[in-house]
Amino acid sequence: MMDTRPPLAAARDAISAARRIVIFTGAGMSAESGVPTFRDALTGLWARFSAEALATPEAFARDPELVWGWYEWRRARVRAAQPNAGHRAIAEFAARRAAEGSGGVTVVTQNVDDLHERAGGPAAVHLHGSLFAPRCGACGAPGAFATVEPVEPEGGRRLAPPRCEQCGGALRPGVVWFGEGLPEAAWSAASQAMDSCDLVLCVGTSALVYPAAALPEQALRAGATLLQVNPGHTAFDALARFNLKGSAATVLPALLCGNH
Ligand code: BJW
Ligand code: ZN
Repeated sequence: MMDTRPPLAAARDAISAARRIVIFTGAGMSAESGVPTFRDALTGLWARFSAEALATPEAFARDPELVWGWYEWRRARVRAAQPNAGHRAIAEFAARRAAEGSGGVTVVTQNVDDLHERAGGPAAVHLHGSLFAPRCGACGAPGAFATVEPVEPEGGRRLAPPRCEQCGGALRPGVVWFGEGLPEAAWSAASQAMDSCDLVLCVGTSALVYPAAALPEQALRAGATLLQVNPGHTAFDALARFNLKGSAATVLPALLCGNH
């Protein structure tokens, strides 16, 4: 029989009926916190580059000051940003489900920011690493930033990466660049969550970057329902049972917490 309910109401019912839920997030999740998405054009010192061109081991090897400066600028932007109503809705929703015993919520994110955690939500599975965990590019030892609170000029600047205390090598950002493997523990936690969930809610990702984009498809193959929140069109449009066309900070409070 045809479902005649409004999509938001039907999506809410699907969420209530689900026992295990995975929330899979991308850069659009943090856009309303003022963190640019990955495919927004760059400005300032990096205006001639795309993010794709900077997020590679080759770019860092060719010009470490350009790439390290970009990551320090992004770390400063994230430090100054606050979780938005979407992050808060996810945190509230997960806490409510835990208190009711109505089923687990796992947050799997491609984002390298810490806004899910700062919203008070469950620790997210970070598939692409973190802006806050630099390591030595030579020996892999964890490293420390030169300044804990980076203050970067608006247009950015070139910055030499700090040196490793163990071996003197250059530190690199603790993120996953193109051509690099994803952290094994994060990948296996995400993969297990996808195999055992009833519903996966995809928020603010273009679903262009693999292997992360294959995870919701894995959940679908294991029988889960896919819901999507995104103001634009994505590769998941054809796969989602419900496509809620709107921003994370407007749709998630209504979808997860009934605030509308
Ligand atoms: C809103 C909104 C609002 C806006 N509310 N929504 C061909 C086929 C398959 C794969 C490949 C291929 N060719 C090459 C590959 C491999 C490559 C890849 O996928 N490339 C594609 C571009 C084709 N993948 C890799 O290289 C990966 N590694 C790998 O494959 O390794 C193989 C290997 C195995 C074993 C050993 C060694 C190697 C690694 C991928 C790493 C990705 N890393 C980045 C950078 C992280 C660090 C950093 O941040 O600098 O991760 S790339 C970048 O893309 C970042 C993101 O996490 C990721 C995904 O982007 P996301 O989140 O989807 O953002 P956007 O900007 O694309 O989209 C934003 C969305 O939000 C849009 O839809 C908007 O509409 C929406 N939106 N406002 C809600 N308010
Ligand atoms: Zn080292």
